[in-house]
Amino acid sequence: MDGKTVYSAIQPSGNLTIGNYVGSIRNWLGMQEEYDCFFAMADMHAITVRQEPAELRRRTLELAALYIACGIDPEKCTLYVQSHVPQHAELMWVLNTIAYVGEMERMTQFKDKSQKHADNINMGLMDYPVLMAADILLYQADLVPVGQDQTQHVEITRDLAVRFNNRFGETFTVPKALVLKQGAKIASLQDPAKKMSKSDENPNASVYLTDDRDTILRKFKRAVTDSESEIRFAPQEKPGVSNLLTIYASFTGKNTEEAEKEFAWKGYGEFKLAVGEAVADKLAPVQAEQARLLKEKAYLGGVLAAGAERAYKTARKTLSKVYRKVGFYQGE
Ligand code: ATP
Ligand code: LTN
Repeated sequence: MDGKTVYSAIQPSGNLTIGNYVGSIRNWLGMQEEYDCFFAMADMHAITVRQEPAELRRRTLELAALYIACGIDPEKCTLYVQSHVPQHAELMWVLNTIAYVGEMERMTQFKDKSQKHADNINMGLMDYPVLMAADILLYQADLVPVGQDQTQHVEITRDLAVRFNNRFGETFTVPKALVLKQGAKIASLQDPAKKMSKSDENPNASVYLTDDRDTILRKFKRAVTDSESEIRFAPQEKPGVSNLLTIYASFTGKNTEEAEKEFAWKGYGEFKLAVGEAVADKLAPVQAEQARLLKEKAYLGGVLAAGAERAYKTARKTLSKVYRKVGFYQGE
């Protein structure tokens, strides 16, 4: 271990897609061998849009089981539920006092979600990046592996860390986003200009990690491509085909040039079937392992309790330093 700390999280706000897998979880796997890793289920972020309480509870546990089923080892990493560690909300409050309303209003995700949930533009939605900054800074993380859409939030986290350090003295590590070149933005299968998202209303646009083989093959068969017949990696000219090549490469451990060569003389039908099969083959054992783990409630409960306790220890240390720096009376 070279002493670096890694932090990332996913919201238990819906069915995870292969975009979430490729853009985030997949990249975490190699890191656990090398770094001190914290991976959370961001339930406090999830409630910035309306959630059905029973469903949120169920999804949180499903997400924990999924992390482990994908190969995240709870012995090597700290795996925990965000709301189990009270310091996230506490640090967020302090950071709120150095974050500006204007910079939060400019965040792309805030603008998108305000439009999508126009009847519920709550304070939490706007404060989302400050909570995310609190997550990352509490653990003094060096690296934050995320998909492309989250880089703006890591940027604001860096700004807040620098601003705090300048005002109160060296306190936080300034983190860096880690975005892989390949697969940082998997596109919707129905509209390659959009990112694949777990909250898309069109079920054919996203492949969920819980989809069975037939559903996966059907969704890829219907994937939007173009009116040509050439399989070539050219994201600008051929966004649909390029997205499928990226998915295939990501699920088979190849790069897009290798994938392109493999399909150079094939037709779209055969190509789409091969992509679907690669995804289904990879997901089947993950789904089986997740189902098995979900029956082991006591084991999962134990993992999350141990994770929360570990996270708490680090978080408490950072928060008490922050409280001292800002001048909160903590006894003589
Ligand atoms: P929602 O649609 O509800 O906003 P989401 O699908 O964007 O959710 P998040 O919980 O916001 O999912 O993201 C979890 C992680 O997955 C983040 O690191 C994010 O960058 C990554 N991610 C999400 N969608 C994609 C995608 N299409 N391609 C690559 N990475 C993605
Ligand atoms: N906003 C992130 C989830 C998230 C996160 C974090 C990611 C919450 N806290 C801290 C990295 C670091 C998202 O994936 N939408």
